[in-house]
Amino acid sequence: MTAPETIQVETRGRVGWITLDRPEALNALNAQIMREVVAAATAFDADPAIGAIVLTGSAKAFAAGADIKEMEAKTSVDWLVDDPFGEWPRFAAIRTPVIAAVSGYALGGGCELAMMCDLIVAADSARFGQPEVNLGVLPGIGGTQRLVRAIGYYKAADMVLTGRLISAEDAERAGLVSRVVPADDLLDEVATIAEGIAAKSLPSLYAAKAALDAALETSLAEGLRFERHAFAAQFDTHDQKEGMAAFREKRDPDFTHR
Ligand code: CO8
Repeated sequence: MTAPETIQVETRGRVGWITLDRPEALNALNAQIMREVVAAATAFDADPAIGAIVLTGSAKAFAAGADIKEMEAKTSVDWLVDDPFGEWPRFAAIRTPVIAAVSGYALGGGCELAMMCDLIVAADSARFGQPEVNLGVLPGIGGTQRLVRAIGYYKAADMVLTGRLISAEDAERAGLVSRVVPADDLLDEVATIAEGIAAKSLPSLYAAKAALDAALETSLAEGLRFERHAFAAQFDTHDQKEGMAAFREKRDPDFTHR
């Protein structure tokens, strides 16, 4: 595999870090960055030595949207036949918990990419928006769907139909952001959260993420059935026996991730 050119990839302990790195375009999401992010995330997801993934950008921009210059000349047939952003659903489908560490702009596809992650931790400087209507288009990789589920119809419609940007604080109040932290502390705070998640038992993390996903995809009855089966399945893992023994023996668990 050739080395990525638009992202930086690093492993720190059990955490895989992916840093968007197109500073000249405020990390605008072109086809290459999509391929490289999806390849890096998929490789981390296939590695049981990784228990959490962090996706981040720069201080100025998580990502300022899909790459407008790359999109401008496309026709509807190009979108339908070539499906140039067709790999993003693979990123949303990975099993490992993903934390978006957002500083600066998370706009359009950047906001949509953050919403494909499980936690969104924002610097107090972050700005979120779906400004596609300013360009004569609309969100195309989940902005009308995940945003409604995240913050409800009326808040989502306010962002999607006006194109206005909202602050990290407003995004947290609306339920789009998990936590807001001082900008200077963002990466340290996210590292601490990611290390904490990655130290848990991997089978329980995979199952918990799948059950959370089911809450967005299915009816309550279906989701509850899924959760009950997923819960029962954990009782065949070493880590369930170890976790409960450790509680009883008043010590830290020694998870094997099996
Ligand atoms: N695409 C391409 N280049 C970009 C983008 C972008 N989204 N955003 C910024 N850039 C470039 C600028 O063109 C500029 O390059 P240059 O110096 O060569 O002119 C450089 O990054 C720096 O940007 P600015 O000079 O504009 O920086 P400012 O600090 O003045 O402004 C803003 C920052 C407010 C973020 C401004 O850059 C901006 O408004 N950017 C566009 C935001 C936007 O509209 N995003 C939505 C894009 S559409 C989208 O995401 C649709 C996704 C769905 C795809 C569906 C597929 C199926």
